[in-house]
Amino acid sequence: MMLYISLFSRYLRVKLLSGWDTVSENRIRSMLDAAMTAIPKTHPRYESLVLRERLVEGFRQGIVVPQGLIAHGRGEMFDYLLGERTTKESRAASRAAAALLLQAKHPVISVNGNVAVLCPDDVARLSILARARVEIGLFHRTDERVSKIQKLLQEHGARDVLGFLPDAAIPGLDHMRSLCSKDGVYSADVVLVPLEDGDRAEALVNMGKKTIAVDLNPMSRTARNATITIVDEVTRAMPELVRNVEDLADDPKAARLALSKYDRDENLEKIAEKMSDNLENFLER
Ligand code: PTJ
Repeated sequence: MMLYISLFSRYLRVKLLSGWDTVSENRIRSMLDAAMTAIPKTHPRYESLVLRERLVEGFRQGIVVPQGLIAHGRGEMFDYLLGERTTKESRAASRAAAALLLQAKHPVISVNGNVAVLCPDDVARLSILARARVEIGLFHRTDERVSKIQKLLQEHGARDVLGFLPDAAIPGLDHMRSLCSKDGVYSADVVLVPLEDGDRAEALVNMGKKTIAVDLNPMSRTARNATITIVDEVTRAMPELVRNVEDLADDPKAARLALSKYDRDENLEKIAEKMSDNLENFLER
């Protein structure tokens, strides 16, 4: 009898323990998942971590490509050197860019996966204020991604988004990234290219277009080839651009002045100096 009781209690213990193990494992897993996404507001890098989460979520939804996560990491590194703030130089570039958009006859905003996830509201707002067409232009193009991005942008207020049925190609590019729309990028006089690949940016310049780049890397080919380069994090740069378009819309004199004062190479040089000074100061601390 004693033997039966002892065997039964051992069996119960094993069952209870294994049951408890499963429950606690699941709880720990869900706590870990929650901890991954619930970023404490007190974290000194809160904003940067929130951007990462948005991109990761965009990746899970099939909007951002894995390469987009890597590209963002590269951008973060330059932003760190920049001091994670909008500089005087990027404000000046942004004002000049706003002026160029307002002067344009046929401005187009080119949107990729990262930009769609990071600033859909600003893309929509800017397109309305600057009377610019929005076109989805992907480096890693699939119809599925284009239609997801189109839906996302429309949900945020963008109208007549182009890109799903491309009917033209950017000369000099031998890849799906050359695809574009006749009514959009192909016939545009000014193209805003936030986070653009260097080859595509160069090909647009070779087509005789004026381009506005948003790129945290002041040394990138995109940054060095664009007519105007805003070296700033795209979620800071886009609302700043929206504000400048609003501000300059009724002030053509101020717009002309902003454009005439802007010198791309000088602007990029000052930003590179700022980054290098910041690095020296970090190291001296
Ligand atoms: O969505 P797809 O398929 O069109 O692909 C988009 C990426 C970004 C993957 C594609 O365009 C690409 O490969 O871009 P690159 O050549 O890596 O260039 C991206 C540039 O943007 C780099 O110079 C980065 O430093 C910069 N960058 C990355 N994140 C940001 C940024 N600049 C401003 N704000 C950011 N958040």
